Amino acid sequence: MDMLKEYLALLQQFLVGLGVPEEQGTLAALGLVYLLLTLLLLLFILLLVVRSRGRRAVKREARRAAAAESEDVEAAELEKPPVADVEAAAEVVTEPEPEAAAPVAEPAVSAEAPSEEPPSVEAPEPIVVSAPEVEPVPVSMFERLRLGLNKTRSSLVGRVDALIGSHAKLDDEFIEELEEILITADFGMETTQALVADLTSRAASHKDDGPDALRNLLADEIRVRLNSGEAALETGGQGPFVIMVVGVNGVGKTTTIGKLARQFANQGKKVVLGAGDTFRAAAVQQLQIWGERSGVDVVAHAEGSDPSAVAFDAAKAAVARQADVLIIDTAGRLHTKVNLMEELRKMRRVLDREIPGAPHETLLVLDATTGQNALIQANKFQEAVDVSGVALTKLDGTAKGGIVVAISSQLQIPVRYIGVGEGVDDLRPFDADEFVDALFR
Ligand SMILES: Nc1nc2c(ncn2[C@@H]2O[C@H](COP(=O)(O)OP(=O)(O)OP(=O)(O)O)[C@@H](O)[C@H]2O)c(=O)[nH]1
Ligand SMILES: [Mg+2]
Repeated sequence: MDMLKEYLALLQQFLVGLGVPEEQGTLAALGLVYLLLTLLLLLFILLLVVRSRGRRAVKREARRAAAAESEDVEAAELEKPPVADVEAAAEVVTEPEPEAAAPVAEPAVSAEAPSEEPPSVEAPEPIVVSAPEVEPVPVSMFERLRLGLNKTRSSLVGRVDALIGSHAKLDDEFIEELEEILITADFGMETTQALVADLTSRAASHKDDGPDALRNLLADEIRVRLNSGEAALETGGQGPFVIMVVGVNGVGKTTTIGKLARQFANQGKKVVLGAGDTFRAAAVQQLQIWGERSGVDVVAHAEGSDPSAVAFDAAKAAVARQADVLIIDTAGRLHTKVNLMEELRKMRRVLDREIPGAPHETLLVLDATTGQNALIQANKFQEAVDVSGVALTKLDGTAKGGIVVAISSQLQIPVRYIGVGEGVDDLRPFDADEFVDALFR
């Protein structure tokens, strides 16, 4: 108490020294102390608010990352807007992935401390997987596919059903509207016209069979076209089966490789990945994270190094480690003056020299949300690097799933895989019957 009085007297003297009248010195000193204490209190409250906001942001981010990784959150994912801008998509992807890996890899930590708040924004792990929202719900593979195709089903099949329901017969007006529905769903002009022509001629002999028959005929016409584009990828044979993954920027190459690596590893295959996209350091990291998750070796060089050198080392490593499958990632664009296609051709030559016949599969990744543009990309890559299969990603992000039918019937390249979400199991070997069932059943 005495000390307080002493400090107050000192402050009073100081204020008097500054020109405050002596009789008001005590009052001024008390006022100043009061002001300082109020400021300190306000500062403290501000700190608390900022901290709690930071925590909430971390929780939200963690839940989002865990949801993307979760095997069972398709419904939530389906609500996301389509990734229309390919460039933008690439920027979004690569960074969140590392965060997504950490929480899922440490379920024990979160289970032990479900209600504990992290001490600071820098240490979010303890709250990550304990979020109740990502409680896994068992969903069958077929149901996942159905969920992934929700947008296309409600737009394409929903509109077809409405059309059939409102038209008693297959007249000109019906055909016109059906054509419009198919074109809107990205079947493309060529496929739409051929399909409608075949449907009309078949429907002539089913005139009296009612609306269900028409619906079945349409499903069948789609199935026929999809069947011509279906051929599973067989990775067996002597030595490493080499898959080179190509495609423009942001279509989902690296993610597809990660999912494939996990699926092959789960089948007991030894997998090696080659980080041939040396354009960005983040691209190499992204692949390394997938490799870590699946216990798969990744051969990588520094950012900016020659992708063919990576292909060379990866091929050597795959042979030395007696791998069953080697998957090579590639850049979607190049920052140097080197032509992308020329670069890819060079990588192919290197692979062939090390493993005769390699690459055994040149898998072109196409983004379903880019619509008819995917066909143009396919033609360009086909001319340059002899594409042998297609993986069509992001079907969950578009109502225009008819692009699968366009690709299957217009390209001479089989569709190997389709992507209907961001989870590992959302990359599925393409099955025409299953696809049509998921849409029409
Ligand atoms: N919704 C959804 N997203 C997907 C699918 N496949 C890939 N993606 C997302 O697409 C984004 C781009 O994927 P990447 O694998 O980085 O694409 P990339 O072709 O390697 O891109 P670059 O390396 O920049 O050329 C990521 O956010 C992926 O999670 C899919 O089937 N559905
Ligand atoms: Mg990539």
